[in-house]
Amino acid sequence: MDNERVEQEYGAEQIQILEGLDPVRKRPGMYIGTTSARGLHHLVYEIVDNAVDEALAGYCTEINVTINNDGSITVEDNGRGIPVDKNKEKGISSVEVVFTILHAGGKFGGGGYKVSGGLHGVGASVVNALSTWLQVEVRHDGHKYYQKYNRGVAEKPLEQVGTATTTGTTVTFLPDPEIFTETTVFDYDTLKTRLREMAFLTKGLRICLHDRREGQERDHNFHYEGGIIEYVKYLNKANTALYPEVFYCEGTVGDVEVEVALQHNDGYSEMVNGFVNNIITPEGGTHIVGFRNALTKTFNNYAKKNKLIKENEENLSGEDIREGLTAIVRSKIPEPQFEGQTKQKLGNSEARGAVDSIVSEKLTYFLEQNPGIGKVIVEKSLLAQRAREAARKAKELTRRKSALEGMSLPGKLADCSDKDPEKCEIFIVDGDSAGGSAKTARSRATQAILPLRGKILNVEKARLDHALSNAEIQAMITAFGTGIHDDFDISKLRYHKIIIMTDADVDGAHIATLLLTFMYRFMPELIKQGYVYLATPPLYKIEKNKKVWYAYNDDELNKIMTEIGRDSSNKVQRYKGLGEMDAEQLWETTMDPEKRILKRVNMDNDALSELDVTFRILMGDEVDPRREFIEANAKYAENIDI
Ligand code: 1YM
Repeated sequence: MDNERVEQEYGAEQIQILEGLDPVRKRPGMYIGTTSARGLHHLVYEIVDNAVDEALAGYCTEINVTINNDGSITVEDNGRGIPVDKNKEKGISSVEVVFTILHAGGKFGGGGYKVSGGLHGVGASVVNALSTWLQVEVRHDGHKYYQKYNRGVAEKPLEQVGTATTTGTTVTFLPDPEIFTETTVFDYDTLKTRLREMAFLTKGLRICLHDRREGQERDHNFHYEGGIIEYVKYLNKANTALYPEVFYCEGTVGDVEVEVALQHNDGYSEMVNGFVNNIITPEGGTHIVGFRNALTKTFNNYAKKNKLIKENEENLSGEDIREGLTAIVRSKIPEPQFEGQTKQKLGNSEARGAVDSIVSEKLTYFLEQNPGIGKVIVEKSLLAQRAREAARKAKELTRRKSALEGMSLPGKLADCSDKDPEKCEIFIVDGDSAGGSAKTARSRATQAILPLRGKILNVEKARLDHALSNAEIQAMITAFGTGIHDDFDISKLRYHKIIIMTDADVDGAHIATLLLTFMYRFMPELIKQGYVYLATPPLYKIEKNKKVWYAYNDDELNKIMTEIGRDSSNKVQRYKGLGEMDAEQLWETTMDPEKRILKRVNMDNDALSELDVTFRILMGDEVDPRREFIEANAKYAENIDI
């Protein structure tokens, strides 16, 4: 059970006092990483984290997060309420210390440690410093207390404003547009994904999200008694599970707590999500290394012992065993060290041994108890091993062929003449006829065209060797130049913009999704580093008195029609596909860098698993989740970030 009661009591004295808020407004990036949309959403997580800590301490059961109509955010919990007593050293209330002094909070001293902690774990004072205004209400001991701050400065001391029959804390804040210059608009789906994740990671806690912006009203409720077991089931929902149970184990070695849940599905991709103190670690780290070691060792031992592979036969590789695996690996560590470029990789070596020993022991026992499950997993791994061998041969063949033929580019690629990747872009175009117009329309120096024929292979449902022998996939791999998987090398990328150009209809969207699935599974860095774009062809052409307008959606069409007046001299043409446009129109509306609209495909690192789930839903076996997804998102389709 997560909600252990933490025994220490914090009063004002335990709070360590560090420094004022000026540095936060001067260098916000130092405290929240970035002032982009990502940083904006981190403000919410910082406040929610404090409420989650209160739940982990055993005092809070429900958290409500509301996007208000004025764009502000309210976070409310039913915990004890932030302490209101006076801090002796500072002469102000503990509430004011929490909100106005950097690094304040009992969690930073000795004793209990901050388990939830956002990426930077810097807390409420940072949120306050970066908000135009922030209000806090505390309900405690029958009283209601209130304080308001402007850009981090208290208007007046904390005051009693009435009585209260419940306990808890409510914080409302409006992010400061002077700081968040890119956007101050909260994205519902981004918050939804992270809050769902928080609920999975804190079993028993109910987290509710509400959107109260006009015309966008909606609500979601997250509450999971099963914790990460339910999380694994959720992640696997679009696929067929290989066995009904989810393997689960937990344990503690020294001061490292470990909790693991896993289940295989009949697909081919691996989704192992690591968390440290509730923070996702997209780049893995020691806990994941320990998990993989344990898995490889345990399954090979099991397979040998049960004569599923012979003593003299090759061991199963980790990759083989992890084909189709969905897992959550979480560890709790008093002082996590983050490494790597984005500080999202766990560095503590003690986590490796802890996860390894706990998983090895419990999984060995589980397999002995469930020989049927052990056998299915080993059999699937053996198939994966054979496919990997076939893929290796296919790759080797391609390598030898290209060595003989001198790295020939695909025949149907109309390459650009400039060789500087930064200036170059490649359009992946569906169909030969659209490809023809695109070839005529393009700017030869910097724009390359790769026409694809028909539907491309769904890599979500194909083994590697099969995918690699597909002509369209081969063409893209050679055209991009980077190689795939472990051979991937971003410095070899031949175009810094990869633009998917498909019809503006359901089939077009499907093809775009297939292409993105391929890129996501084979060369995810292309998406992560922002090299992939979607072109936006117009839906309508409007003509009047020899003048031409293009509309990219129905709203725009209406606007234009209202502007030019609705009468019989208007000619409105609805484009059914790119093929209906001549080269000039295609250039003007969709390809000309001066005029076109390109959508960059985003991959929010804070919500990695959500992207994975989306692809699985869109491309996987189960029809129901796909229908649900499309229905649920139809209304907001414009906003879907892939
Ligand atoms: C909507 C945000 O911040 N809830 C919250 C925060 C605290 C407590 C309870 C709390 C903690 C402790 C004792 C303790 C915090 N208190 C502090 C500090 N919700 C939200 N709910 N009593 C109440 O940690 O021992 C920091 S956060 F430092 F003042 F104790």
